[in-house]
Amino acid sequence: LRELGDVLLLDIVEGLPQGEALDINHQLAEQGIDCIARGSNNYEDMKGSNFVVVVAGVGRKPGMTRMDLLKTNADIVKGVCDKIKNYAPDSKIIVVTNPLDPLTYLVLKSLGGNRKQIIGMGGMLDLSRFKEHISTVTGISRDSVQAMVISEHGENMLPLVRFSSLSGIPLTEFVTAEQSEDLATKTKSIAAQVISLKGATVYAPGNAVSTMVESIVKNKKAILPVSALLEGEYGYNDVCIGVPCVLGDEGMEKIIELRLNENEKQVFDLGVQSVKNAIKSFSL
Ligand code: LAC
Repeated sequence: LRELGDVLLLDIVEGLPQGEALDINHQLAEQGIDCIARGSNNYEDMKGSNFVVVVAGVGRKPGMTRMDLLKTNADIVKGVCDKIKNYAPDSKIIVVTNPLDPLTYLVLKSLGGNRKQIIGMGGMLDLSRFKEHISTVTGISRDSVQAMVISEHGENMLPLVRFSSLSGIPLTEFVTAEQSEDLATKTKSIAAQVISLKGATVYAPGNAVSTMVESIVKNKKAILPVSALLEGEYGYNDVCIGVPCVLGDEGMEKIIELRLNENEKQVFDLGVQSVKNAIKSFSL
C-alpha cells in the first residue's frame, strides 16, 4: 500500500500465502499500485530480498504472556535463520515473532549480523496503542500525537508520558497523574484484549513494520522505537530491547539515549533483566 516494493509471502501452510497474495493483488490492482505480492512455500524464493520480516512462530493464546512462547518460537526462528543464511544473508531483517526482544537477539547472534542490519518490531506497535489512548483521553486528533514507548515488548513495557506531546505541547499539561498511569496500563494490556476478541493482532503490527521499512527504504531517518542491540547505551551491553532509534538507509543508524528519571529507569532495568534471563536459555 505504501509502494515500497514487491512482497513475497512465505508460509509452511500450502495454499495460504498464495491465496493471501491473490487477495492483496486484487486490492492493489484496483488502487493502481504496481507492487506485486507473491505467495510461496519455498524458502528459495526469498533469494535477492532486500528485507526479511520474520513473523514465523505460534501466537499467544488468551491468558498467555509473550514470554510463554519462548521455547517453541526460539526453535522455529532458529530454523528460519538457517534459511535466511542460505538465501538472503545480506538482507535487512525485522523480527516480529514473540517474545520479541529475546528473539531479535537470537536472530542477531545466529546470523552473526550487525546491529544496523537486524532489528525487532515491538515498540512501534506499543506506540500505536499508546497514541490511540492518548487521543481518546485528551479528545485531541491522533494526528497531533507525538509519543514514545521503550523497554521490553512485554511485561516491562514503558510508555513515556514525559516524552510525549500534543503538537509539541507536553502531554503532562493535558493529563493528570492518574490519567498518565491509566494510559500506561492500557497500553500494556490492550494486545491481550485484541487476542481474546479476535485471536491475533494483525493490522497494527503490519502497519508498524511498514513504517520501519519505509524509513529505511526512503532514508527518512525517522526516530522510531525499535528493539536494538545495546552496546553501552543506557548502561547495558549484549541485550536487545526497545529504544528510540534513527532508521535510514544503513538500517538502525543510531540509538538515542533518553534521560530517564528514577521510576522510568526502574522499569527499563526490569525489562533488560527479563530479556537477559530469557536469552540465557539459548544455546548459541
Ligand atoms: C502484540 C503481540 C503480537 O502486541 O505482541 O500485538
